Amino acid sequence: MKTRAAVAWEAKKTLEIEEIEIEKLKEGEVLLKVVASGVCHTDAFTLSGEDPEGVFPCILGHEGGCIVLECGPSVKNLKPGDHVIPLYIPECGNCKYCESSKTNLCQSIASTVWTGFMPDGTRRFSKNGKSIYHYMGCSTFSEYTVIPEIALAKINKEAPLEKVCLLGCGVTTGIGAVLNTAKVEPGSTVAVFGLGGIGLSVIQGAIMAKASRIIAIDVNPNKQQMAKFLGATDFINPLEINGSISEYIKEITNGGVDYSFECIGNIHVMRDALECTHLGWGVSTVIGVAGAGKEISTRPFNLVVGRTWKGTAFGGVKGRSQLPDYVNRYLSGEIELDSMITHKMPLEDINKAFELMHNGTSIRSVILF
Ligand code: NAD
Ligand code: AHE
Ligand code: ZN
Ligand code: ZN
Repeated sequence: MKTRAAVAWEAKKTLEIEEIEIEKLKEGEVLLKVVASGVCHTDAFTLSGEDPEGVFPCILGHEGGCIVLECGPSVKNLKPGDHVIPLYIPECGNCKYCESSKTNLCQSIASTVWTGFMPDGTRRFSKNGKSIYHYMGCSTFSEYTVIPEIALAKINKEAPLEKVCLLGCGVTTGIGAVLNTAKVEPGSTVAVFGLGGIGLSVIQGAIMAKASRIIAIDVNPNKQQMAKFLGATDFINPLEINGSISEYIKEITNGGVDYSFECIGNIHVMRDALECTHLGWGVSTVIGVAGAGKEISTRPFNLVVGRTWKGTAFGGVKGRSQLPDYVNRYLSGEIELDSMITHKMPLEDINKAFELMHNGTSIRSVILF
């Protein structure tokens, strides 16, 4: 069949809207109608050419809200009409990672997901005979896409797909980082570096965890309002303080915060985020994704004296078994999504979504098909 898709032909180039071919489904695969897709900074990161795993041409997008159109052979638990959220980290349910409660990083199809292929090592998208790579196993910047059943979370049909698509990455990552990865306790102090879709969701998570003080940090002063609306107690613009941001945070918190989160992808900020935590017990969680060749550093002494550096992918959430509950928590008013969606646009305007992200105007843009 044919589909309309935004194709990233090359790194650093704008996306082009094309009519492309989708091949028929293979074992365990599902054909989906994409109703909506959020645009995450990771899409921009890969398009920038910085992603060591980036391959082109590809169809980006990994924050989708979709309806099942057709199920391939051996698909067991989905049927046409089901509503699903694609998962860039699948949950096969029987690899050693799925069996462990310590991680969400199912590895059953990781080698193909992160190199642009379907689990059988082939691709379903092409244009005039030229194959196009999948992206993060999702490729939601296409009106129709193909995803394995093990990478689809079946969700409550009452949930609006144009809102809950944000649970396919940004919001779940931020909330999960606080609750699953850092495990912030009531009364804790928290610093959040970078207030995009991820950092603002960390603030939501910190409120759920009953943190007593939430310090929101961004170089864009316009992010203050939304951070405070979601529950931040303080806002700091690092460009407005003299000297080091980590020293400043230690000063105003009597020695440092209990927990910090880096939600930018900047290795220098990752260091500040670790070093602004409290001696003896501070925990800093890296969420931001940094480019090829980038490395983090700090004095080993900062770890010797009891600070911990952690990281998280998709907030530690196991997609098929745990994401449906996030959707229900949105429906019950416990998770905020609506105000995170600052822009909506048709696929034809997708390049505008990247511009709005880069110039700091949007929190999340949602593409409506
Ligand atoms: P975004 O572009 O919407 O937000 C980034 C924010 O950081 C912006 O508000 C920007 O003004 C701010 N910022 C930039 N430089 C700064 C600095 N030096 N100090 C303070 N603030 C600064 O991005 P997003 O979609 O929220 O994603 C954030 C990061 O998280 C990206 O690196 C993305 O790739 C990554 N990410 C990781 C996961 C994961 O599972 N680990 C999931 C989603 C996104
Ligand atoms: N390809 C990059 C890494 C990209 C990355 O870290 N991706 C995150 C999700 S970001 C979502 O917006 C992730 O979950 N990774 C898990 C994994 O197994 O890659 C690189 O640096 O190579
Ligand atoms: Zn993402
Ligand atoms: Zn698994």
